Amino acid sequence: ELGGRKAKVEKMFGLMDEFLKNDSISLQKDILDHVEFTVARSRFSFDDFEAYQALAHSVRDRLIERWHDTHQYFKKKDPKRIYFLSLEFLMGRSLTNSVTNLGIQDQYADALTQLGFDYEVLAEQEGDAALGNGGLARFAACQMDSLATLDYPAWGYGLRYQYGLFRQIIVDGFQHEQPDFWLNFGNPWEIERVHVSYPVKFYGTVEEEVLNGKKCKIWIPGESVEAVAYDNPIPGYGTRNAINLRLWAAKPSDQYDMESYTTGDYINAIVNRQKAETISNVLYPDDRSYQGKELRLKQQYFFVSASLQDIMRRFKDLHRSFDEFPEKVALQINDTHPSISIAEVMRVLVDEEHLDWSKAWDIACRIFSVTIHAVQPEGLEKIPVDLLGSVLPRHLEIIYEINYRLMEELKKNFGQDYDKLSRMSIIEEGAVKTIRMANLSLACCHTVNGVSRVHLETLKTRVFKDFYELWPQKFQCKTNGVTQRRWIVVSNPSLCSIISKWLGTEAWIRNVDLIAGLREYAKDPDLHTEWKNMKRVNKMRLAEYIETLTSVKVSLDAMFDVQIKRIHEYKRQLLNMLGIIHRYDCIKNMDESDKRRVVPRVCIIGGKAAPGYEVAKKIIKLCHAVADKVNNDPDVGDLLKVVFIPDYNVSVAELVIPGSDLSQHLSTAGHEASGTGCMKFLMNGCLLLATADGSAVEIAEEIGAENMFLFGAKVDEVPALREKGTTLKGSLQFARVVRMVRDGYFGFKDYFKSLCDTVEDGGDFYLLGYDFASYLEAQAAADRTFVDQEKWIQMSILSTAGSGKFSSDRTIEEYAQQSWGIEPCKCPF
Ligand code: GLS
Repeated sequence: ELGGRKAKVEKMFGLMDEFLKNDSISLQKDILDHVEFTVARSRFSFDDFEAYQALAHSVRDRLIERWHDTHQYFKKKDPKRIYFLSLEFLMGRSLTNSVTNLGIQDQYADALTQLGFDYEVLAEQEGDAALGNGGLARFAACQMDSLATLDYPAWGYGLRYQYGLFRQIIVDGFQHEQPDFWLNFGNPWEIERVHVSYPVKFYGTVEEEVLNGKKCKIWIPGESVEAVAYDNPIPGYGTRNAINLRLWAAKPSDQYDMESYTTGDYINAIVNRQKAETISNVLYPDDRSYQGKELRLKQQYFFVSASLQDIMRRFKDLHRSFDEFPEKVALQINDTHPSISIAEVMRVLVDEEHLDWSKAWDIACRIFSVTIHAVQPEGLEKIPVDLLGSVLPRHLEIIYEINYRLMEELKKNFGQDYDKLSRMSIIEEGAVKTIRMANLSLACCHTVNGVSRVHLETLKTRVFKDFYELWPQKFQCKTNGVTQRRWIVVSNPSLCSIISKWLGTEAWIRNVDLIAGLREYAKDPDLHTEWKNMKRVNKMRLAEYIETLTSVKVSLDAMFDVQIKRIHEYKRQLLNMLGIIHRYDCIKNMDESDKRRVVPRVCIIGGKAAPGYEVAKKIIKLCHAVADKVNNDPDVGDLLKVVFIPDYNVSVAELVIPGSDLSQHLSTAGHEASGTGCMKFLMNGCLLLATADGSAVEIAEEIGAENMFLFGAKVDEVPALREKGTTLKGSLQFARVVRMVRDGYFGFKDYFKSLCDTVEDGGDFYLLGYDFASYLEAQAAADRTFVDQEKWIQMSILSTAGSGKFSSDRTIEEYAQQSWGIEPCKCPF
């Protein structure tokens, strides 16, 4: 038997080429085959989109090949694996990133030219995979790239939403949201695994049972939904490793339906089937506050339960006892969203695997680590007890038990300090009793990570002060990073060539510390010339994009000044707008000779407001109202242009960032946990105008504060400034620009009134008035420096040269060593 099988396998291998070939002719043939057999178009007639689809499929074949080999190898070596649980992944486009990481871009470009197509034009056909809101989700995507590149045995787990983050369209300057049905034309980057599916249960009751003379709890669920796996291969750069991002989609469960059919109500049975699919339908578009919605809880549990079943199945394939679980499994909880996984692990170990509570708890405490991405309490999820009790009754009991034991332990440490106990409790007593998911994570996880040094300090001294006093060793700083593969190599190829040329190696693409070698040439006139040309070409591309989108013509000699990120009061796009109004006002009051000294600016703003966030939506409208006035004012001409880029997303960022001169990061100090946009700008040599908040503080340390434009109140000054409250007045200049808005200078007087109120009349929680003068000074310093182009370019080179620390490769190494205890497992070539 065995011999026969071996012969069969050998024959099959003989029939296959060893690896897919990557020469231009083979690639052309593959693309044409996919045109004909996958896309089902004639190879004599297909358009750009069909060519993109065929191209994507031929890349996908190569990804799958590596991905199979990697998993085979992981299986053989059985290393400890990291499982990264995240409710959001903002992957953006896959084509150019995959081709770059596979190292076959030139071959593909050549193959397409031979076929009469342009690689770059085809790349533009791809839509973004926007399964996340902002920084947190894009950071998860960067981490996947680094995990693959650094050969770590990692899996990502998340949800395959049918509707990603909404599309923003602008009508008369107002934001409207449209659904992003991103799967409309299929998704060549995923592999549907119909045979990898697990039932996920909800509702029902908990009953007691006696098993081997011991009382046990069993959950009798009331509903079951099937989770089906969609695998997304993530290739590393300069390695054969390709890891897996497994996203779950909800499908109706047959098991559940059988009962409905027997009642004879056929139509309702079908309708109920469809309801199951709604679980993975839509991404929640608010990145900060969650209002205890049932669907959101179901989404969280759905992906957590399926992922854990998958992880345990893989573990059990090779191991008998859960004693070994912590040696083989590390689970990373990305923000509080997947925290229910702690209760789920306890349920499986205690109820299904029949481990003692204390043994199960010991295992849970050794496998879980969490990263908190929020600063504000509203970013930490709370789930009403009633809701949890109805959707997941057994989990509620488990959380109560965890809390009971936590309270017993706390009493040993803090005696009868009930204030402290109630602050640390997982259960929050109040008008609505809730479960504090963050406290559940803190009670269990061996490591609690902050995403910048300033952020960790805030967690230690404010948000989780009590926990820090009890368990200081749990708290660690893992400053965020971004991947230089996407943010330089893919999005700024000219910069990539310059860096490689001057360093004399491409090794920095895997070992970004080498980029510091550019410092040596920061004053070299030849490098300056190349740098300037690179920037000009990127600005040209951006200018064309702006004109196509907004019909605004911009001058390439102007400073391109950019703020792109989610719209939030704390991110202070309003401060930027008031600064622009001030600039406009000054220009209007200048005579011609003064005007000649003005540094021309193109102020670019982009970002989405959560659909229910009124203030943020008013800020977007203000951008448009100001742009209308300024851009059409003949007194101003090219001295100032204001542009709002609609529907900001990852691929827009890839175009905008390389073409920017200056970027703005204006959060009120203490409010931005880290910020990762600033790191992308830094890598691309854009100068930063920023408050001393989040990762900007560490950036200043790396490149020198003199190479950026810092301003505003410091983190430790903010609370005292707020205390002063109503007596805190902004400058006269501030009062003047706010008055212009109030008086209807830009129209929409009534509409903007409440926006103005947020920064005046004793309000101004985010200290715009207080920071305004120092903001204008920083802007003036940026203008002065821009006039001295040599200085500017030198600072720009030093920014790129100092960006090494902000690679997600560094972040991942820290996680691997300090939190997860995993080793690389490199698949041999
Ligand atoms: C965020 C923070 O607001 C950002 O400061 C941070 O850079 C990011 C990644 O850690 O996480 N938290 C969040 O909910 N959305 C974010 O972008």
